[in-house]
Amino acid sequence: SHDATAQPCNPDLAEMVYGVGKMDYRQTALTFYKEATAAGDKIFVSKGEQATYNDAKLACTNAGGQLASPQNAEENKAVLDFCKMYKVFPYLGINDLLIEGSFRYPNGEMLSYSNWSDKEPNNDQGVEDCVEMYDNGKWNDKNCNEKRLIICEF
Ligand code: GMH
Ligand code: CA
Repeated sequence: SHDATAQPCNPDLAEMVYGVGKMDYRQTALTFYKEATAAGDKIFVSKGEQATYNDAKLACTNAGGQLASPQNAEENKAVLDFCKMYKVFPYLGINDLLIEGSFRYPNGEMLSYSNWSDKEPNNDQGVEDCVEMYDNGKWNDKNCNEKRLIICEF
């Protein structure tokens, strides 16, 4: 039986949840990730792996979810917890690959919440269409070809 007070950043639990497959991940994750779901319906999961945006996106969609795309301060904090635990900046699902300068969720909808770092997004060198989260929870637009922490939401 699980520990109901388990934090969402326990890597062993993350491994279990991430590996259970499309059919059962949601109930299993809900069982283990009380803290992360306190903000609402979302569950955030990471195995601590790093990948480019495209590979990170695939890892999440193949698992039946999508890259973490926080839509309020509580969800942003849940993502930040993983960032701090693994000491790696994550990629968010948010990007402006479709229309330069128009950052959107993976489903193409406009942002309802943002937490940009000062002077961001700046599209530095004209090649920053993805978004990373700093270890203060603030967002920076970034080249999609870096390797960043994979955090999925379900
Ligand atoms: C430039 C400067 C920095 C900023 C970075 C960052 C890269 O190098 O504007 O101040 O931190 O860009 O936006 O993604
Ligand atoms: Ca930037």
